[in-house]
Amino acid sequence: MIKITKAEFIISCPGLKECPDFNLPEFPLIGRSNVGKSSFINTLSNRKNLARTSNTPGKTRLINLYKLNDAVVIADLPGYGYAKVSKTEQEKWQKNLEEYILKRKAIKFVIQLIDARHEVQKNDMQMREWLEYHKIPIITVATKADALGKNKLNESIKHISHAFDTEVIEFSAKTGLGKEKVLNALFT
Ligand SMILES: Nc1nc2c(ncn2[C@@H]2O[C@H](COP(=O)(O)OP(=O)(O)OP(=O)(O)O)[C@@H](O)[C@H]2O)c(=O)[nH]1
Ligand SMILES: [Mg+2]
Repeated sequence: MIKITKAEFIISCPGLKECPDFNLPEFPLIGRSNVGKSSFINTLSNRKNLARTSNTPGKTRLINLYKLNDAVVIADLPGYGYAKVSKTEQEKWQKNLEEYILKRKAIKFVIQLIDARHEVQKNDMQMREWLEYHKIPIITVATKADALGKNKLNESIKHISHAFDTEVIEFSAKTGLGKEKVLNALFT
């Protein structure tokens, strides 16, 4: 099993051009606001507050870069679909995010996070189609698996898996479910 012995926050960048190059494989997190991106980073890195989490969606408005074991970079990207942000602001972030994903050379695959408690949303699907159109490799992670009972969780995983026609990793930042699978994907 892969053990994370070193986890660091590196930098917050407004956009691609401010992000330094590391010559390390990089994995951006994509998902709706509040899906659990920051919690995902904390759980992978065994740290409570490495990435800031909140009950106020839309808090992460910058690209935050983290390094694990001096070997892998995780990019926490601004969440999409936060209703309280103006349309203009959302579109600006969408452009920023698209530029980052298309031009950041170190990206090996993106990690699309879907909240297991909800159906796949329209903007999740739009993001998925955009990524597929651009032939960006994706792994799919269903977050907050602990919040559902066994049957509901199975149903939800089936639904996501069907919607995206792919394998889905069940994940919980609370229990650590799925952590090993994710780390294996990142470090091989
Ligand atoms: N039960 C449960 N709650 C979770 C889990 N992961 C995240 N949460 C909660 O969901 C809320 C949002 O989590 P964040 O990690 O801040 O989500 P985010 O995607 O980084 O949100 P933004 O940065 O605002 O886009 C917080 O209240 C977390 O405690 C999980 O695995 N299980
Ligand atoms: Mg966050």
